[in-house]
Amino acid sequence: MDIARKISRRDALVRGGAAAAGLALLPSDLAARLERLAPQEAVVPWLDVLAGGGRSNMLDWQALTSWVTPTEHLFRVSHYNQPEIAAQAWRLSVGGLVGRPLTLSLADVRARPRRETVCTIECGGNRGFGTFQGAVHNARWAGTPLAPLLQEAGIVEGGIEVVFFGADEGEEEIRGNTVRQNFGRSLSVPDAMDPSILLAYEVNGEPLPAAHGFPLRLVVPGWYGVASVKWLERIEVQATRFQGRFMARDYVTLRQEREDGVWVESSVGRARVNSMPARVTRDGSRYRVHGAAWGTDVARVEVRIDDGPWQPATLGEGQGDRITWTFWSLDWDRPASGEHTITSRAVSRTGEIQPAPEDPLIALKATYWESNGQVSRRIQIA
Ligand SMILES: Nc1nc2c(c(=O)[nH]1)N[C@H]1C(S)=C(S)[C@@H](COP(=O)(O)O)O[C@H]1N2
Ligand SMILES: [Mo]
Repeated sequence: MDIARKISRRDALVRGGAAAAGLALLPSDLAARLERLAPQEAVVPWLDVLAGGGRSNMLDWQALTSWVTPTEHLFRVSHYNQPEIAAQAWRLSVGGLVGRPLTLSLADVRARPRRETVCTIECGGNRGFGTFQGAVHNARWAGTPLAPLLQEAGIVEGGIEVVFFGADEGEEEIRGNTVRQNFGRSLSVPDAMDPSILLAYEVNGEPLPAAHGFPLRLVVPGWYGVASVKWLERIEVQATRFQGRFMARDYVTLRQEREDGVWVESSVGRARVNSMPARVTRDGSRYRVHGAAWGTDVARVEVRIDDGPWQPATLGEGQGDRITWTFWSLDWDRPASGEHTITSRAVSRTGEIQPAPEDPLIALKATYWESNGQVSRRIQIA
């Protein structure tokens, strides 16, 4: 990945020089590569318009060029209010079934070992309904790992669940009782000890914006976004499974395994394998399909044009990184003029294939969460 970045930087430098020297002087393979990056390369618009595309706080697939999502294009999901927190007054408490309860200021958190992580986070509701189509981002987070903090607090015998509460709160109606609750999500103790989980105070090199959880949020790579609790204030270790709204009543997938089968309910948790054809570019008669794949450790991506065979895409930036998206592309030489359909599917390293829309995983799903079915997009070739 770093190598790829270095090469593209070098290409950019060479390109600057090449413009002055004249492209004809370059070796042919390099010239061909530069041609692909040339300014005459144009985006061919999709025929089907994705609702929500182009909204400032959603990913606009057709404009996707940056592997790290710029902060202004990070989607936002908040179920309650957006708390405005004064950094000085804010504290994080770690309590419940721990030997040494802790209270940390923001300065205390920042004084702990710093780590940066680029990871892809997708809302579990992404693509679940019409206007909600770009709820995925790949940002660079900075913070301190969660696991050592839990180790310092010392989870005691009987503690099985780590619950993370945000400062935002709402009214919930539970069996005739109206109660005020903070946003809460939990992880089992083994899941919470995953060394990749961060308590993040920065995104893309800046302090967290208020909408994204200032001053501190959880970042749980490899899980749907709902696990990454914003405006984090309280971590509580408890002896029972946490059954709050966003764990057990909402963000619950309801589906059947087969027609007339039993109904299965499961909490939205680990991310599922996913991909998306983002855009098609054209350079003369040469077309290229570009996209992204994410959700699991992506081993390969295949693309199907119309009813043709699945063709292997070339993996690019992010390839081999378990927690980030992988950019991919497919050369599409001299397509026939007329309308075409482009479908992509990602395959995980463990062999999990992104399901087709008619796969029972998608077709027999009653709720809109975890809509990771293959996407087909339509395009007109002149
Ligand atoms: N405290 C709190 N944390 C939260 C939420 C929330 O409503 N309150 N929404 C969750 C959901 S459903 C998602 S998809 C992600 C979105 O993170 P973002 O808004 O920074 O993109 O935050 C999660 N963390
Ligand atoms: Mo979400």
